[in-house]
Amino acid sequence: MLIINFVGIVLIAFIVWWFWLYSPNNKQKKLANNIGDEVNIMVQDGVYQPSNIILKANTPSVIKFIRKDPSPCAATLIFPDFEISDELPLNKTTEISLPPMEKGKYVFHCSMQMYKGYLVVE
Ligand SMILES: [Cu+2]
Repeated sequence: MLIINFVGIVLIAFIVWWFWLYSPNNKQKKLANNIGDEVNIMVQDGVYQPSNIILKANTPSVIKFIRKDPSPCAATLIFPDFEISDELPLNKTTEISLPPMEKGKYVFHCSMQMYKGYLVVE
């Protein structure tokens, strides 16, 4: 009985850690020059890599998403600020075209917002 309770507590702690605390590469940044430079984002192991993309303001951009994560949750990619919602086929590269953006920080995420990344437009 005691062991079962212990296992349960460890499981709960793991779930909390996985969904709320674990965020590798959060500080990783990629400097990109929009069109011309390739911006590639891997969708793998529950994260976007890199998850912070720096883009130039007032310039259209193209980002390539490469989805390696089989989780169905990773299949939908949403840029709420630009009303972009796209499907990412598994093991394929999907190009997302973004309109010219004003300076600011824009989020993108999966359908349930468990995968999250940011565009930093400067
Ligand atoms: Cu999700």
